[in-house]
Amino acid sequence: GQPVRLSDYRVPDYLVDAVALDISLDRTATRVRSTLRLRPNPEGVAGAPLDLDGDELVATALRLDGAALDLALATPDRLTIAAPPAGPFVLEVETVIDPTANTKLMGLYRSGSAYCTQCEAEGFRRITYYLDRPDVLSVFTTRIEAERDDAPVLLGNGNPVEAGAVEGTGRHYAVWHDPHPKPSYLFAVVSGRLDALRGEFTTSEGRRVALAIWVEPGKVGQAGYALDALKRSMRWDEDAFGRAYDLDVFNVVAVSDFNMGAMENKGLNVFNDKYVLASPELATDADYAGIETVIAHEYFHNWTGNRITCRDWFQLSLKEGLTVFRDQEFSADQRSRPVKRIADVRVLRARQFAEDGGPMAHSVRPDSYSEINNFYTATIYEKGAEIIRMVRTLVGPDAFARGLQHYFDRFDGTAATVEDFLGCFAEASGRDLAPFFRWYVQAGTPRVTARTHHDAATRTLTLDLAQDTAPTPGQGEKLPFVVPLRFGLVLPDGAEQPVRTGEDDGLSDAELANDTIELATATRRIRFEDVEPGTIPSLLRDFSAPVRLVTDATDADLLTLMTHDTDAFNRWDAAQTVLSRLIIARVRDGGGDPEALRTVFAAVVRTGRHDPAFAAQVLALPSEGELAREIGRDVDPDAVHAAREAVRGAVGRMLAAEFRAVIAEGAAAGPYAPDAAGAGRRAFRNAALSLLAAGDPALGAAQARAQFDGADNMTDRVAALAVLSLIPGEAREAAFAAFYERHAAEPLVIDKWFALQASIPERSTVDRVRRLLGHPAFTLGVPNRVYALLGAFGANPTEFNRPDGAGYDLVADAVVTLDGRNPQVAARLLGAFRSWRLLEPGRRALAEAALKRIAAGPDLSADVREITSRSLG
Ligand code: B3K
Ligand code: ZN
Repeated sequence: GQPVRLSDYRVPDYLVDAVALDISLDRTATRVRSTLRLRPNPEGVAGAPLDLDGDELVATALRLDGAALDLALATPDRLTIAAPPAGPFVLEVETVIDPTANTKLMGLYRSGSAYCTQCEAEGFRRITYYLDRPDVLSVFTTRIEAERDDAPVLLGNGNPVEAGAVEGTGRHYAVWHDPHPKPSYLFAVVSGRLDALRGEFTTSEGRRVALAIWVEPGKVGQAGYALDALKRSMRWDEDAFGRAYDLDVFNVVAVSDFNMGAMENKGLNVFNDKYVLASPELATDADYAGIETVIAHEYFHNWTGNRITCRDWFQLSLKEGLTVFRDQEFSADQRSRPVKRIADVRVLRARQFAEDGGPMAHSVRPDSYSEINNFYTATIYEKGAEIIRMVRTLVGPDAFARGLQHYFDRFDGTAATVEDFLGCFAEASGRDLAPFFRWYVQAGTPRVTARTHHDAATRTLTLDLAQDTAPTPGQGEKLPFVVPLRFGLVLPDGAEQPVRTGEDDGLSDAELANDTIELATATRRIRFEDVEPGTIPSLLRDFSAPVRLVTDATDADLLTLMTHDTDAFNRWDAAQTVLSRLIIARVRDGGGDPEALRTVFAAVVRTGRHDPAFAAQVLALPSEGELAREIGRDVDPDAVHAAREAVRGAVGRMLAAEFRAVIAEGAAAGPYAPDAAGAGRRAFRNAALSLLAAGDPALGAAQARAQFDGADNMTDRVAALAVLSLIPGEAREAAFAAFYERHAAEPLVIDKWFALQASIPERSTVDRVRRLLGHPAFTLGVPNRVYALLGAFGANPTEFNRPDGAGYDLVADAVVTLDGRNPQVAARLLGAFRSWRLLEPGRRALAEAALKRIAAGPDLSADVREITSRSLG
């Protein structure tokens, strides 16, 4: 349809004081009776028509203040009442919907043996006609009725108030009341045959909350970690942010058919089961970490999203950026803070920088969209979180805490904007944040360049900083951003050089106190005084701003930082930069010899003994995607892959003895526990195994097979399989077959099996994937399965980008087929094309042709149409 624009925002003309829903569940004909208490909004247009949203709805009864209305007022996507009463009135609407036929997984649908709902962003209108926009808040009471045998469990939002049998039938009902006014996107019901793992939590305010994690029958044994993560999240939100839970129950439901990760419905979070179910035999350390993060994220939404929601969908980052920031802080507190930061920045660079550098670039607060579901992006989420982290850096932790408290006090119970949010920090800090606001409205990743000049005679170090941001679609000119650069000066022996600047070109007292340079103009010169010769600036510590930093640091400088910097993030980043330079040199002219890194890498392996998680992050080389972006144009993914593998192989041979020792020691580690320390040890050992195998495939295969056979946990087993998957031959196929046989009954594990095969960097992979599309375990109906096979293939740098275009065609065919069934999933697969303009001309032409072929198809969904047209635009 037509794009929606922020500048067109108007307050609603009607308000809903209360909603009473009566939902009578049936697999193909669910009847929904909705009673809305409406009144004109005094701030809206008097006498305006009442326009309720619908989507594929069929109305079977309509009444206004008790009098029947003509059903012709309702079309599938709209219910219009031209001249409603001037005062409060009651509208009753009955619709009949078919949850079994709902393949879009928006609105009410079936998953496994359950009924469930997904309403964000615009799914409620697929259940009943409504003012389906986030700034219409109402109090919901929901009666759910179902066949007792079919659906013994009946869950709704809020607190349970009543339940019982429907006399003379096999049906029963439950009534739920949610006292907290909420927008319709937070509505949910779940019913079916489900088992619960129960727990309890007493809030700091003394409220006893009944907790339950609902799973398919037989899976309660896999819900323990999620329940534990939930309790830790509830406690942490009280300790860190003073936020206590506000209902008597908190339910989490795991379903196996879900478009995204999870959903924060009030008091009734619905999850993709991938973010709930775990046991050591079935889930990896990364899966456990993902569960902890997503459980926390959805729980934290109770305050940032639910109690305070968004005025309109342009403000999506108000809840998502802030909630990501909160879940990142939580995980940092639960695990290693520096390692968490490194992992988060890896994700940001891989996904958000790619988005910002491609055709889908958009600002954190976009000003228009066609399909809002396309805007649940790394930019809204991860860059949004970085903006909040920068606010904290700029105003300092105390003003940040006051500003946030202010936000909770002032906007509780309302639908707010990004301006409302930032205003709280301006007030708390006394700082003008207007220039900073550009981070919300300008898209693109700023590039910050730093040039240094030492003057031995005057013992000064001059630092010349400059920033520029390339144009993005629809935004040709960029104004300078306010870039907080945390920094320090590192002496050649690793000691920290005290910072002194003079009158001219100096730093402000606040900057000095915060160890932060605020770069707010296109260029800035800073002169440091009393500087020892050879001092190296360590800039952007802890990745204090989402920018691409280009420095004139030599490899020797970087190796010094890598060894000595007090900032762990920059120690890691220095290593990444050295490695990236080395690999790119190889891509360009076959040069780049890792021998120069022998000493420092041997040292990294030694530090792995006491900080294995950090060492593992260093040993994971920059990804092929990152290298491609660094190269910037005319990229040949085969050349990037070959160069990266050559460097991995050289590192593997150079440190073979060290890696073998690491592997041997790790084998003696005790029983599996999914904690950060154990995860770090496994990550280190598996990084060593991967590099060893890159250097000596025969030895690597033998070691990997031994680990594959002997592992007592999924982390080590799947890591071994990943190593084997890179070594062509019978051993690999045998391992895949054994893995399938062992785990055929566990869908989440079979997803790993599909994904690993789709990731093999060999020309035969396209055929393998086409074959797997016909595998009995494959279905286009389950999003996780689609993401496992086709999503992983789309992320396979060499095979998706095959020089003959067969990879593009495979994904394009899948997008076209899926679009008719589930447009959100189809649109997400299209993300594979996000960096097509970086490619060399041959591949670029083929990718463009594939996109055009999709775009030319009949009956495209709004989701896919928007992405193809932006990608081609
Ligand atoms: N708010 C949901 C995402 C809904 C996506 C709708 N297409 C999950 C989350 O961010 O917590
Ligand atoms: Zn969220």
